[in-house]
Amino acid sequence: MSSMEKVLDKYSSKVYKNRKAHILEKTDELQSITADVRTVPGIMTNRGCCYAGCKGVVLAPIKDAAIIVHGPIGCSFYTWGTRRHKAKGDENTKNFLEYCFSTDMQEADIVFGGEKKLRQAIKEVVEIFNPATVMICSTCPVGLIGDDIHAVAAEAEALYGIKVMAFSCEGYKGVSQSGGHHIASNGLIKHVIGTGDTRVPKQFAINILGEYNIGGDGWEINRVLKRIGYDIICSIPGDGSYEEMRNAHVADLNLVQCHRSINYVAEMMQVQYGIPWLKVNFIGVNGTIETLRSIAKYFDDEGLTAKTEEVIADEVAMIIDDMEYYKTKLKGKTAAIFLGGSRSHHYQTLLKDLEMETVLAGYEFGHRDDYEGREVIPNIKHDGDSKSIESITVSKVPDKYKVRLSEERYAKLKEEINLEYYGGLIKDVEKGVIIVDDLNHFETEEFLKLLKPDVFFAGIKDKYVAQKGGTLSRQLHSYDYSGPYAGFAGAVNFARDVTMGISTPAWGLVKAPWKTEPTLTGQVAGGEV
Ligand code: CFM
Repeated sequence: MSSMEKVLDKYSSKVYKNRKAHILEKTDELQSITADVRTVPGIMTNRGCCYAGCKGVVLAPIKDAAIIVHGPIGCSFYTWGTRRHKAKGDENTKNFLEYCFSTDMQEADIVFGGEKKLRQAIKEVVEIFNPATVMICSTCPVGLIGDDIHAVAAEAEALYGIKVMAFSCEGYKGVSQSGGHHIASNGLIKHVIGTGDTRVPKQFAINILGEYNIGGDGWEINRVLKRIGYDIICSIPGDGSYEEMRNAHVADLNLVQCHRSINYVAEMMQVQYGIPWLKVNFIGVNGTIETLRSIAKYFDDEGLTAKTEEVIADEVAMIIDDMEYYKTKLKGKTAAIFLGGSRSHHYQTLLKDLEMETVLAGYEFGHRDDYEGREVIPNIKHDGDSKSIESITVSKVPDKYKVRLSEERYAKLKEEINLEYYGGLIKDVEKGVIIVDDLNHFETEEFLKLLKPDVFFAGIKDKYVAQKGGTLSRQLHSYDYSGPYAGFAGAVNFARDVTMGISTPAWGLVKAPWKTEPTLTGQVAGGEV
């Protein structure tokens, strides 16, 4: 029996049928997976909620926006600082990332309504902080009692003369984080992008989409892009600002790092402003090199191409000795990797750079296209759940639309680079790798016992279970306390951190409590259960 069959075999026939559709072992055939379906109530899932995807992921890094969480304080606290999306303010741009704004709803507000409290919170935030914009994000109880946050936002906008946006991103709406990404993306398209007229683009003007500056990743990427000579109009949203994003429509290319969270924005900007998008990956040395060459191909400029090669050669020279050293420590080590909706794919390039081997990979809430590639989008059947997320239709904005590529050039580029295409995770893993959608805690423990990876790349919810069981775990959501891991310099940081972890003998000495203590059923649990 393969490890996949062994784990599935432990389920009752009903659960077996459900979970079998979400787990596969990579073969040479074309394979399909079930994904993006609602979490089964009661299961120990690692997913976050819709609010987490909207407020916590897509909106939170916008530094000059005061984001008021309308709901109980716990929801706000949960998205405060833990993801490590970094930002720097300057004399022109405020930075509110250190703050946690909430209406702190209490029982009485649930009974009598919370709009009054929300009005007061907006008043206070405007008077005390004078932000560029105010965003309101609602959490579960607000949707249940029916506070009209959109009416309050419109009222406040007229009263204070600044943009006030409302996001109905109640946690229960839609599939985990991904529903929230969609809601946030719609809001940015409707109210922010294209509303500015203060930026004149220079040559090679780009936006970076779906890069969140976790542990400073975005800063490392920008450093390299600026060395080559790109004019970065804005980052949506890592270390980005509302003011910059308003001018995003003047760029000539959108780079898409995380396809899952931001493909909505990229596609809508293509329709509205004619900006093509390019799927990129700045994780891993070879991933970064390939990405830089693809961007250069898009602009098709001799000077830019030469400069790209010069910068690549120089950056590689700076890290090659370190990477070679760490490769001697990491070569042949095995990894399981389970993250949200894109990193499990992006990190494949970095693991390959270090000659590490993936044994299991999966997404919490990726859609089928994130696994199988965008070619399956026309065949995706959405369950009832996705329908609760508004899908907006946009059209050409005549005075801001610009043709960037001739039809002929577009067709040629489509053949050469990942222009408006994403191939997904499955194509880039080796035969035999287990792919698991929405891995739950039971499966995590079982697969770790069977596959015995040297390291489990995951998040805060899975890390400690793994480590108490004797498997090293590194967080690839927040990078624990480290980073950046992107680009050239980041690859060395990653290799160093993994080497440190793998060289620590502690994990071999850990005796999990459940291996020695009787369980409730009186059995002594262990690897043999
Ligand atoms: Fe995109 Fe992300 Fe991810 Fe994501 Fe995330 Fe994240 Fe992630 Mo945590 S936007 S899908 S909702 S790359 S917060 S920066 S690490 S689960 S794989």
